Amino acid sequence: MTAPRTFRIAAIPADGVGKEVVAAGRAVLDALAEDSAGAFAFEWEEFPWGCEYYERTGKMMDEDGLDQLKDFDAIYFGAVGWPTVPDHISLWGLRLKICQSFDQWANIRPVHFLPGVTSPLRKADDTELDWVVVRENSEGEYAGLGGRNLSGRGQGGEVAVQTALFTEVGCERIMRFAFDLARTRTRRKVSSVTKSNAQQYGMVLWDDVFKRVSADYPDVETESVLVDAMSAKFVLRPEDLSVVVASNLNADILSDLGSALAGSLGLAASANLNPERRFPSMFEPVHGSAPDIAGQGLANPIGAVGSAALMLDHLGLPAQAARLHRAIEATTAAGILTRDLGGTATTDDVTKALIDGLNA
Ligand code: GGG
Repeated sequence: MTAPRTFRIAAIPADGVGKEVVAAGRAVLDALAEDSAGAFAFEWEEFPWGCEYYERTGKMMDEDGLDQLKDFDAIYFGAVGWPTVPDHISLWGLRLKICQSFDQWANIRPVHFLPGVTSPLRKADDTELDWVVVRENSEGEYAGLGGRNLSGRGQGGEVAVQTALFTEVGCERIMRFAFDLARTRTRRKVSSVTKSNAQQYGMVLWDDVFKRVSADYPDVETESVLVDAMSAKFVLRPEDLSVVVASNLNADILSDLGSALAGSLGLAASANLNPERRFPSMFEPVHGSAPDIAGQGLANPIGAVGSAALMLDHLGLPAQAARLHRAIEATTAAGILTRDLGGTATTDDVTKALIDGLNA
């Protein structure tokens, strides 16, 4: 018998419902490991970072936090943000700090339609809709370049600049990632999204690189679509989508639209990948900390559990990832739905149903 593999996972629940959905995801993963007849196990270490930590210490994470994280097999993240801390401080102090420092340049956000979930898009319950947003996660509009008070005129006359950075290397690697992903899917198609008619430098570079890279993938269909037209396409012709690759900001907006169309932001999973595996990758639901429902047991844990499935794939456990997907489908098909999906189930009810569904 081969020795069991123990995966060391850093859990960072952070803020609001992040705490509830990470606890749910951990319970499901632990149940999966318990059921593996000793084939694999998870060793968790939980980090108390986030907005409460900031209020106590003036920092969103420890000064040497990246050093503490760097040798884990993966990071399992909840959500960042709380009304008492400005959003740009909490986001840059934790989530973006980890993504950018660990060069997690590919953010994968599947848009997955589930049985038993009412969607404004689905024409009949059996309509197959399924696409993936690939978000450039290291530069673009999130390069952090710019400044405030450039005019020196103070309040009323202030001038601020926010610069988007596009590099040929950054564009090329995310596009190759998208094309390679498209080759694993039934529909081999990549849709590239920009606003290159109005943003004539960085996004025209993006278009040029897309044309050059696509020549290496003659077996993959391509299209270049402006972000406004792509938003309409998400609603009107979603069956025409397979892999959608876009810059940091555009992909963030489109993936929220996609998950809302699939029924709820609470369903959306994501992986922030360092494909070279020099640093740990990070897995988190797309949703934020939802202060309005935090601490009430109402949060939908499916986005977090879907993110755990992406983590299992990354850890080399695809059959276990498939079990999680089946458990999610069995749970929604049975009508065990949280409030965001029109149901009355609590976070705990859904978590229990997911655990029961592991052998579905
Ligand atoms: N779990 C995702 C999360 O916490 N998101 C918070 C947020 O505001 N993100 C903005 C962004 O990543 O662009």
